[in-house]
Amino acid sequence: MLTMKDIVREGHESLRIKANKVELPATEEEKVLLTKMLQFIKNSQDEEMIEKYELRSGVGLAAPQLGISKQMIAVHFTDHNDRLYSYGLFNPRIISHSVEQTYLPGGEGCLSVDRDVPGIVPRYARITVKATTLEGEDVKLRLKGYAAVVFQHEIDHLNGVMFYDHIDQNDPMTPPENAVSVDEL
Ligand code: UDB
Ligand code: ZN
Repeated sequence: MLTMKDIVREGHESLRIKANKVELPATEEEKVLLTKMLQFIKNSQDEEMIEKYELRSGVGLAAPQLGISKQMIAVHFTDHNDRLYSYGLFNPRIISHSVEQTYLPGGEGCLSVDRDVPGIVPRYARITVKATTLEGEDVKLRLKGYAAVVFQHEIDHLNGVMFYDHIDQNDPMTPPENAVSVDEL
C-alpha cells in the first residue's frame, strides 16, 4: 500500500523532468503500480484510512510524485454535478483546449509540496484528453472546469511542471482577463 512516505517532495528531480511514455501494452508491474496509485487516492478520501495513515485528502497523483518517471496518472473525484471521475491512465495527453482560461478561486496545492503557495493558477477552461486506461482501452475525455484543472495539474507533473510555475509573480492574486472561476463553468 502506498502512503505519504512514498510521495517525493519538492527538490526531487523526477518532479522536474519529462516522464517517459509507457510502452503499450503496459507490463503487469506498471498496471499494479497504477492500481496502487488509484487506491492511494481512494484511501486518502476515506476518513478511517486518513486517520490511521495520516493521509492528505487527495484527488490525483502522477507517477513522478513517486520518483517514477513514467507517464501514468490516477484521479478520483466528483465534480459539482456529482459526476465521478475515477481513472488510472497511461500516456495521457491534451489534444485540444479552449482559449478561455479558468482557475480555482482558492489557488492550488500539491501532495509533493509541504507549504502553502498562494496565487491564482491559470488553466485551460476546457480540454480534451486522450489516454489509455488501466484496462487497456483508448479513451478521449472532454473535461471542463474543476475536472479540467485536476487533469492539467496531473499532466503537468509528467512534464516537470509545478502548479506555482503558472502563478504570475508580479500579481499573484489577479486572474488573467480571459479567465473565469471554475464555479462559473
Ligand atoms: C490534491 N487535494 O490532492 F475540492 F474533498 C489536493 C491536496 C494537495 C490539497 C492534497 C485536494 O484538492 N483535495 C480535495 C479537494 C476538494 C474536495 C476534497 C478534497 N492535489 C493533487 C496533487 O497534488 N496531485 O499531484 C492538488 C490539486 C490542486 C488542483 C488539482 C489537484
Ligand atoms: Zn501535484
